[in-house]
Amino acid sequence: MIQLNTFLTGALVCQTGSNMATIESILRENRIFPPANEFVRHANITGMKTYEALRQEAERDYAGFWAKLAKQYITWHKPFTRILDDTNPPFYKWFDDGELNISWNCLDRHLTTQANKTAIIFESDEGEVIRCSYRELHQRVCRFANGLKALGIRQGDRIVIYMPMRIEAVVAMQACARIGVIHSVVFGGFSAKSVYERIIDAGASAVITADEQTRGGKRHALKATVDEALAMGDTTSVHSVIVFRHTGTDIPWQPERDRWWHNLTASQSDECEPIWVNAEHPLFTLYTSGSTGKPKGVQHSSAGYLLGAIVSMQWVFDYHSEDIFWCTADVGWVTGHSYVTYGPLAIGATQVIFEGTPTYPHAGRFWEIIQKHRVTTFYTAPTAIRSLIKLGPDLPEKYDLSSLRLLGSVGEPINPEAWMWYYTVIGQSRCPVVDTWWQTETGSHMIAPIPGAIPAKPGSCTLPLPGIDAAVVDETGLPAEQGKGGFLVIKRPFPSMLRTLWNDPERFRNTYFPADIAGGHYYLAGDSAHRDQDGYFWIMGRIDDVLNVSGHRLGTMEIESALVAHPLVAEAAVVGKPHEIRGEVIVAFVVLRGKLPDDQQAAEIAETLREWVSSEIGAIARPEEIRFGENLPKTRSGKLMRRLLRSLARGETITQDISTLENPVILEQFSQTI
Ligand code: 6R9
Repeated sequence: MIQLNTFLTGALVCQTGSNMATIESILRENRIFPPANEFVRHANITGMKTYEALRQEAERDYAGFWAKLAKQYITWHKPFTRILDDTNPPFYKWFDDGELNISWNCLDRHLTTQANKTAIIFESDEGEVIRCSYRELHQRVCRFANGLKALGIRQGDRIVIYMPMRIEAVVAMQACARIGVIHSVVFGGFSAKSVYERIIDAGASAVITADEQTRGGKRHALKATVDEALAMGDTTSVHSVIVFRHTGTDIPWQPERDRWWHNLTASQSDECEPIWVNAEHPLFTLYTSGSTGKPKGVQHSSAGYLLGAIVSMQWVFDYHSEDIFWCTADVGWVTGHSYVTYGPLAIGATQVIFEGTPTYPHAGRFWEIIQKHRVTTFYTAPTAIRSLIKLGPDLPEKYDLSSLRLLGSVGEPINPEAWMWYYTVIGQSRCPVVDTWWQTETGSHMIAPIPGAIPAKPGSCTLPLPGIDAAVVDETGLPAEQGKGGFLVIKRPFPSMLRTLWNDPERFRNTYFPADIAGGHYYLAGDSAHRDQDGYFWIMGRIDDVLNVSGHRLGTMEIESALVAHPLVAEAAVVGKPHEIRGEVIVAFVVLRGKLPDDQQAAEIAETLREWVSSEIGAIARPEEIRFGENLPKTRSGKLMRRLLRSLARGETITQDISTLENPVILEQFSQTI
């Protein structure tokens, strides 16, 4: 196991390294933005006193607090009598004698009250708009779920979903939930190899995909990638591939295995009796990067996960029935699970789903969508905000953004400057900005302002939600001093937390509940943070070898494994380098087999390796820079000197002790950017 000391050193490096610009400006950051009166007047939760009262209620009777919310927000088929089972830590269970169905909670329960309400306003890449009511969505989910059953798919089976960002992706996920099938969505930008690895790890019995996806005017193959993935090894567990016809392009077809979505659903009934599952029944697994080469299959429960999604819709997004909610995340990420597929539907909201990119066919696309659909609540990532800032304030000014009442940010720290732009230019100083800290593993928001109650500070995700016992601690688990960096932990189990890692309970325990910290009782988030004099949390960055490129998590080890799998490469190390728009970009240090290449060869090989990494993992993992040297900098004991590589990547003066370097000339070699 990685020593916690190493973790902390990593955190400090972050503080003085990758996040330096952010941290410095954060330290100077003392602006406070209390919620505007107009917002508070209509907010679900108003004032710090109410927030404090909720926190104290959770403090007094922790289990009772969550049980009350679970009864209030979830419709149970069989009510639970047990709340938290903590007899086998860290394998916690919540509400575990209750029964429910997630799809029933997201769809059927709205049919008596608001069947004709629009559930989804879909806008395609090319601008076509499709509206789908709760009744229609229910019918589509039922028909598709019946289709899955007709293929022999049963409760507990796993299905990989590799779909474009369209209504069908939501239908596929909801249909799985309806019949107790565990879905595992793979982001459409991931490679065949990633699809293959997830199919194998999950032991999937089917894959749901489309012929192609369209984004930013470009088409990308999906079905062909699935075919490639299925040919990579023993994938005999997969008996069916269901294909949604999207662009209509010609695709290869294996008649005994492949099924058209439209044929499968054509003669199915509009009704499908949900399978009532136990509260702890796995709803989905979602693979995310960690500090080793193998992505982790984060496994979520049904009831606890749903509760987190609903409660945060209510508290953090201050949900009102007339809202038009728009979360720009793809369903391939956890944000798209909790704030596209599950949260908004469970609470009965109308939401926008957008297939395309922020700047196609023109740079005002996001603002145009907000204007066109009268979006009230807009949730996106800092990387998107930063790229839109670059285009200037006159662009959003051309659109009518007066429908907006709340703005959200997720995925990475938002630098105060970007926060201010979002607040003043997009929110016109009227809309609170909720900077939401959470993770694939936590399922829903953990630290985020309740917008009618908590004054915001640009760059801080503010305070934990009631019932979330977050803290910053040192290596022993004791609270870190105010202003001092430490490990971000959550001290008590909470309903929406991951239950385990698929097929790997030991890795679950070791990664998230390391014995060194408080005897293994705290959930270790993998981020460093500090708290200010008001108790506000400031996230400083990852403490493990996880990079955050455009708000997406990527493990350095994953990229390194991909690089060394190329026949030209002997050894590789990857670090992050700060980037104005994307947060971080990837710099790879590569030792080739054979001689050091000359400049022209180097440029060609670098391009080959970039393509290789794209095809091994996906385009988001493509290294920005590749540098070549005769060997990697290591300590005497053979440990890679990552800090040194980080300094080299940033072009900083080297202050580290390099006396142990056998071959100092590599510093010169690795300083050259290709
Ligand atoms: C939801 C999501 C999780 C990691 C997390 C942290 C970073 C997410 C953040 C943030 C600062 C925020 N992160 N939200 N850092 N402020 N508001 O992004 O999940 O893809 O699992 O990433 O992202 O480092 O540990 P996931």
